[in-house]
Amino acid sequence: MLSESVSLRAHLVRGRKSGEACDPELIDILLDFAAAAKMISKEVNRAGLGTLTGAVGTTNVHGEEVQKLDIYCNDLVVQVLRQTGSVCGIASEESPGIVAPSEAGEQSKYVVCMDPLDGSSNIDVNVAIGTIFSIYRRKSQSGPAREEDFLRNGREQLAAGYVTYSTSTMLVYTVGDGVSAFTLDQSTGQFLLSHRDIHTPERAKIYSCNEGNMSKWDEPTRRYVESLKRVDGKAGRPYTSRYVGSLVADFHRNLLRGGIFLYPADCSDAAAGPRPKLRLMYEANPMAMLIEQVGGAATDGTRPILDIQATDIHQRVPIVIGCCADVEEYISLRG
Ligand code: FDP
Repeated sequence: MLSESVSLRAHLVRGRKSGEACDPELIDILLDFAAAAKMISKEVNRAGLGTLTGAVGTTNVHGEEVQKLDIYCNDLVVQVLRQTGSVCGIASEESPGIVAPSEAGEQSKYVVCMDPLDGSSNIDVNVAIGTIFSIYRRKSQSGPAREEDFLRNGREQLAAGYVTYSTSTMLVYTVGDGVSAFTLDQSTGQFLLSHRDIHTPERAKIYSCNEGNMSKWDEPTRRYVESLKRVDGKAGRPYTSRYVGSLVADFHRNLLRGGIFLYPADCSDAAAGPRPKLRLMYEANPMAMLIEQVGGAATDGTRPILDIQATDIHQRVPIVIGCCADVEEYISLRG
């Protein structure tokens, strides 16, 4: 923890250099997410007491049960972004199509992709959850954003980040020149710099995956995870298993401590082909940008996540992400 009190706003403004990544309008979007996160944090903290726990009774575009807090967070972030007019379109996990901007937003240069509340299945049991976001410069000239503004590869992201609502609320972001984290001081309502210029270890002995799914994975992935559990003094094994089941929480721990996170495709139905779970545009891409910034790597098993050309705003990908040496070992084991 740093002792100096540098607010997110001051850090963003101070760190402004020449170039697009530090455009004041881009800073405004990051501050919009910070503002929304403060409100979400309040609701999450009193979720057990309020009326926002439990399911709505509908499913989202992915066929998953929608929680009341999912809707609350989605509506809240959309409202903030529309009110400030900082983006010309939003792709959200909770909306099948592109969310239209406000009139002011039609002139904005930016689009965002987001998962307003990641880890929904952990809401009602008081386990860490988060908000994930990713920002691109639009391709179209003006008016509401179109599909082409979103269907890009992850290397085109200008900024990415997440907020984790846990023992503390923390906002972690990058604009492509390193990663810093800001902890919400609940007494003043400010995000203060708590982790400057984060680096992840080259290798760590932690792996995170839903091992209950192991029988559904392809053979190289099973072999890799089995290898982590064997005692091997030279390789520093066995590894420790840590899995929360909220991407933001698992990723955040691994970002700071090191580790490898895997969400492989379900390959149990040969006729259907591999079926990945996590979403490229608002889960894999932002996390991949962050991990590369801290010296780690992210792959779908054959190529870097950031090199994948998106074809659908809700497309899914297998993901293996974390320490460089661990991810490389996984890739080489696939042959
Ligand atoms: P959730 O289904 O609870 O919303 O992408 C969603 C996600 O959580 C990730 O946050 C998490 O890493 C993963 O799915 C958990 O999936 P499993 O429950 O299948 O392990």
